Amino acid sequence: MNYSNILVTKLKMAPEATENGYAIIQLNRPEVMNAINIALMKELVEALDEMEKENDIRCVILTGSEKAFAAGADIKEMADASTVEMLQRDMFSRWDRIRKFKKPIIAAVGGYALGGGCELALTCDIIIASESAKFGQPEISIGVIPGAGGTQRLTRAVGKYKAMEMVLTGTMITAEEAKQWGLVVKVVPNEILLEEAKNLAKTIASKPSVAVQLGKEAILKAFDTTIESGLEFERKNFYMLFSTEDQKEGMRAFVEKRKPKWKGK
Ligand code: DAK
Repeated sequence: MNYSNILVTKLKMAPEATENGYAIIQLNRPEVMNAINIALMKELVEALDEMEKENDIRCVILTGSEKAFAAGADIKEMADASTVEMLQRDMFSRWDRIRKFKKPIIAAVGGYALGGGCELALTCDIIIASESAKFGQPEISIGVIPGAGGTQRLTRAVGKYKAMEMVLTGTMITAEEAKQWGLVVKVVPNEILLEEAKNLAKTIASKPSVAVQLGKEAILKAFDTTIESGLEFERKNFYMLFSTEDQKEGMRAFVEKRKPKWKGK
């Protein structure tokens, strides 16, 4: 597939290998700080659609440049749109597709993650950031509010009061603040951001993939259900794993004091 707004690198897992098994998607509109336009979003979804089907890709890293992960949706593309035009663009279905991607996505954020850029990072499953990263929801300063989940996911991540401050003032927070607030799991020097993301991706890719998928699914369930039905959901996924060869292999390998050999089934 030829893309013009993203760069895709696949580090597939060779048979019997324990390394690799992940892909990197780099947003690539440097002239506009990786602003997310319709074409970029379409390519991103196409790339993910493909990766979902590839068994030897177990995890995806989403990143931008040192200056910007993404400075938001493309303002120039939206500025003159009417409500009807915005509705007809149906941008939500693409954002929803990312949310429903079954494999883990790691956001490796360098520079600005603003507006839709911050929301894109929030749609991912783990966020790591470089020391110069800045997160913010500045939509209020251009007359709107977050439109891709910012008021919901950010609020769940950092709580009502911090989300209110960010959304109503448009103030940016640093990577370190984002870490203190629980948005970011790790802050690293710029030069090693991708290396750190790769290490994380390799670790996830080296785990039994069905368990990884069901673990992600169960955690996401926590955001849209009660504790009771969430626990029920978790339990069913837990039981389901006893029908995988990897569960048998994992537990036998533990008992036999050897390394497990995963089959991904
Ligand atoms: N859109 C378009 N162009 C952008 C852009 C953006 N979001 N951000 C930056 N650029 C462009 C600038 O216009 C400039 O282009 P030229 O003037 O050179 O042609 C170039 O990138 C470099 O930017 P600056 O010259 O401004 O660079 P600085 O270092 O001075 O400042 C900055 C960097 C990131 C602080 C600044 O560019 C900035 O404030 N950018 C805008 C940030 C922002 O307001 N973001 C929120 C946008 S609204 C939805 C899904 C998503 C959304 C809505 C709905 N649905 C599913 C329905 C999301 C909405 C948004 O994100």
